[in-house]
Amino acid sequence: MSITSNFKRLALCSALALTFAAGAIGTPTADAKEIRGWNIHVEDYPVSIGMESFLKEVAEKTEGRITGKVFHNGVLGSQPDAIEQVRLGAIDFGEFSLGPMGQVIPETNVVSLPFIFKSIPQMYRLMDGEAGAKIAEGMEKKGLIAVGWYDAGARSFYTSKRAINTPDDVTGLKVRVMNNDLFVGMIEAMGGNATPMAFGEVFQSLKTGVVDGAENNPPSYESTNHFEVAKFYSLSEHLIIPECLCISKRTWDTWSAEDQEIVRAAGKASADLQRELWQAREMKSMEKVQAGGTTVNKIADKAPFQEAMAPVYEKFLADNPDLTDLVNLIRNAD
Ligand code: BDP
Repeated sequence: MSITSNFKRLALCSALALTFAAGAIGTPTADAKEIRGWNIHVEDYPVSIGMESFLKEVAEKTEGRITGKVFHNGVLGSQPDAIEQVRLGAIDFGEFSLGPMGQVIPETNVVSLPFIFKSIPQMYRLMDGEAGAKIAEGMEKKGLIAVGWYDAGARSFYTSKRAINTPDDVTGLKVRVMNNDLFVGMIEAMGGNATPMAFGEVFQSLKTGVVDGAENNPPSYESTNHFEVAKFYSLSEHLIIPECLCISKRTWDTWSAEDQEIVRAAGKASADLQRELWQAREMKSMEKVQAGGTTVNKIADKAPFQEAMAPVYEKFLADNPDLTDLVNLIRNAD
């Protein structure tokens, strides 16, 4: 054997060895792609803390097979866009309000019907039971795996003009709503003008008078500083819309059954934590907005608001007859 062929063999062997070594090191890192999470809220918000704790638990329990990062403050885009991105697998997970999801996932619209839940504890019970399971099925068909139902309290009106005590007080007001036709119908049923708009644009719009008011829960009203530019907060509590920690089905399908179980358990645990943090944050936010000069009014009689919603229900059931059972499951629950 000539020196050259020996050398060639040696060269080939070391090339192969290198390839294997690279493979051995490369495989786990390639599998452990960093997942990216979308979040619209500021970093100290209960949702954000829930998402961080979710990722931490997932990384620990999968021993680093799944790691990632949450992008807070909506830097990965608006919510309707992000829902699409997660469905397509361009973003791996997100924490979404079921409100803007209704445009693509009809089942989620059921919880956007005004006054459908009677209380927050009732909402928890129903979302953790049959209603939540049905909604999750609808989501899965559209490419989203729900691994935790987060709390977003109840939404109430705030305006820069006046306190709301009756549906007539909404008449003539320009009110920002989340991107969903249902919410446009809801405001129109009270004689107001609805403006669907991205969350990030509301502060400026309130400030410059593009809209007169909006509606949200206390932590969002406070964390966005909307309370600085819309000082009447009227506790209508017309919408109790749960939120979802959702994984892209495309990403989900790349994981082993064992890792999927870990992710599910971490999602559930993070929802328990988020719900607990939520209660405390609601109180803190109410204190902060009042200290900041917000006038808060309770609404003595919510019945006129509920009655005004009759056409919203009628239209929804006429357009979605197949969702009647799900509506009744929630509406008729104790
Ligand atoms: C907040 C939700 C957030 C929505 C926002 C909105 O947590 O997901 O984007 O309301 O009104 O309460 O757009």
